[in-house]
Amino acid sequence: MSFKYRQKKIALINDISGYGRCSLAVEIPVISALKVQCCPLITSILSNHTGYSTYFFDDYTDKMVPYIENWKKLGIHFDGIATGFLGSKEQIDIVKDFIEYYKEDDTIVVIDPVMGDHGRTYATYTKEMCAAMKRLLEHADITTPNLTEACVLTDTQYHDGKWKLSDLYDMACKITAQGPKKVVITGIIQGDFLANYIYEKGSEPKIVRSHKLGTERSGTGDIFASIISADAVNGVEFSESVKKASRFISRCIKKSIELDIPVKDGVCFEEVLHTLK
Ligand code: PXL
Repeated sequence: MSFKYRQKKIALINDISGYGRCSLAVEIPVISALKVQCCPLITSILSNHTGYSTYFFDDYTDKMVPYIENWKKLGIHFDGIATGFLGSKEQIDIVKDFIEYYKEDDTIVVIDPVMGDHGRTYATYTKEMCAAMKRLLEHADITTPNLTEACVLTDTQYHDGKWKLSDLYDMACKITAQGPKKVVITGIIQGDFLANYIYEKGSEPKIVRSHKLGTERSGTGDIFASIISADAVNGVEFSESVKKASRFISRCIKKSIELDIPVKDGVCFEEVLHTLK
């Protein structure tokens, strides 16, 4: 009997920022390169990401419900649902309802709890939204917080120093106790290395390290979560996928330094996208 390949599809719940290489503007090409169909559910439209001194922001919350209602009429099945930047508590609640409606036994939900960086939550993030994000996490199979977000999710004090493995383990266990079976805590600085702490419920934790190159750039978290999401629906083993994502981002950063891309403009992933398989 011959096996017939079935292409997978993912609902991508995220904003679209016209400039600065983040959210849907990087998710769509990266996930498409991994041969997965992208179905965007847009949360807001920005002229550029919020890291610039000025931006136009159009909240799409009110449009999301009729948009989803139409998808329901089409009877679409998703192999994956991936969520990113969410702009309000109301939006987080809409996303929760979306997942409850669309999650079937074979649907993998990846939640990137985009809430902050460098020990601080983003200006748009209220305490209420952090609490709503914790509730959303109950629906995740996989989550990809950075260190700041892992601290928020577990009520752990953030610090810039060296993180003890036992503290990372405690945070990873607390996160998996909230719902997801798999977690990768990203962006842990270990001297000249950047580490990703991987924990799958019931398994030994693993660490994937890459050389720290230059300063952190916007959109790299979105590229990371995109590779994890596409690989998850394609059946790639979790730690292999983390390795792939971390190596690809290193190549993107190296190229961005070579081409003098301003840090705020993210990474010129376009130059190395052909290496992603
Ligand atoms: O990359 C995360 C992100 C997504 N969307 C918007 C952002 C950011 C980070 O700053 O501003 C609009």
